[in-house]
Amino acid sequence: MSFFKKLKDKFTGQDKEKQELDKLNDEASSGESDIEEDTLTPSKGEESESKEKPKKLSEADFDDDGLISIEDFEEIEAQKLGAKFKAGLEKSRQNFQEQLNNLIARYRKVDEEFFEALEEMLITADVGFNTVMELVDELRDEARRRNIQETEELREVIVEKIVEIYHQDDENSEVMNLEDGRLNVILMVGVNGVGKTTTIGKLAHRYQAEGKKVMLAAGDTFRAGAIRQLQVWGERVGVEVVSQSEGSDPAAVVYDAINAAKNKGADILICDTAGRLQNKANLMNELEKVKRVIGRAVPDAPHESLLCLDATTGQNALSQARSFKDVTNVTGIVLTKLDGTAKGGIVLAIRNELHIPVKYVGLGEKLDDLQPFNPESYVYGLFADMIEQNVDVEQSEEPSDSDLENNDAKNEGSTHE
Ligand SMILES: Nc1nc2c(ncn2[C@@H]2O[C@H](COP(=O)(O)OP(=O)(O)OP(=O)(O)O)[C@@H](O)[C@H]2O)c(=O)[nH]1
Ligand SMILES: [Mg+2]
Repeated sequence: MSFFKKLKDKFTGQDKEKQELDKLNDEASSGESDIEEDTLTPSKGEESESKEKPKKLSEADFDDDGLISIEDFEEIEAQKLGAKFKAGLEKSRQNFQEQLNNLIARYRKVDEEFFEALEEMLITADVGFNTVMELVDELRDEARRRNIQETEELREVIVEKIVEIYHQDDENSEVMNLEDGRLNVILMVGVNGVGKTTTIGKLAHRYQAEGKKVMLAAGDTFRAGAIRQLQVWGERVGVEVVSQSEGSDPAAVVYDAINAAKNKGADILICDTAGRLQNKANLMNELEKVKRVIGRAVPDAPHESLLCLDATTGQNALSQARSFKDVTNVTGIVLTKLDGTAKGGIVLAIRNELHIPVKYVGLGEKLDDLQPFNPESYVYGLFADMIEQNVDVEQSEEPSDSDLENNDAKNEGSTHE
């Protein structure tokens, strides 16, 4: 199966349904099923609906005990995720697709000029110099190996390579280090205004919906507004916030919060911190102190130190990450405001140039707009229309049953002549 088709099947579900129908049809024609053929073919209306919206549940999706099957649940979740990434990456998608289409139209033949233009396009989209060089070198090799002459044929290879290049270090790097049966401590760091507090609210909502007991620590004591902001999130989501007054020692707030979380049997404690500029040594020292306090109170904690970066700041986000990485052990990135940029390539630059996994991405301002990062959902969001169009064209070029019948008829006709 082609890579585009695999992505389309996964995130729109349309073809999975078709596969199931084909399977049932096969069974029906081989006599293994007694389902009438008429009931196996969706009407035109149903087909176009499943293309646009995540699969709707019908009675047949529920088992005898009234529970939805794991396969159906996973299918629906994948479709929801696909829809979220597609919506959140709309600006980047318009940019990426338009540029790639222009490039393919302008340079029809695969040659050095095409690769140079592609390099330039990817660098402008914030993919990062080293990553672009690596990606385009691999494309050159692949084109040579497979003797690809037309740029059109490289379309799919480019998208596939983006996923490969992301995965090369470690397939499971996006997974959060959270375990049942212990207090998990997450520390949120980053410069001013990148979205730390908002992300904490969204994370609390997500973990609570998964059945975890979540608590928050108002470690940004720098301004009174910051404490209040976290409290408002706590009220909105329905989780407890441990705080002290403005100007208190953040390490003392976090220490209190850990004790409270232990006493109340919390599963996850998320600690907010003040937005600090990476070049302010005293603020960085304060952060180190907070980490020491956490580490002494809970073995191996903080289990995650998440660095929040604002995707709209482009290459500046990379230099922020480098500075934070130098002074504190960052275990993952939350890349916020991806919905606000047309240069979504920054995800790849962060991953490849810093070797820090992107764990979550912010795709909007709503509570459920923070999504776990995954390279396949990401490339689907970046190229969804192109992927869908290509698969549709591919399918329309495949001979249909009626074409085959017509051909048979023609062939029969010709033998009579
Ligand atoms: N569009 C969009 N806006 C976001 C996203 N994440 C955060 N924001 C907005 O970014 C702004 C700043 O968010 P905060 O959470 O206050 O940022 P902060 O890092 O805590 O800021 P300081 O506490 O001042 O350092 C708010 O207006 C958020 O709504 C996102 O993924 N998409
Ligand atoms: Mg804040």
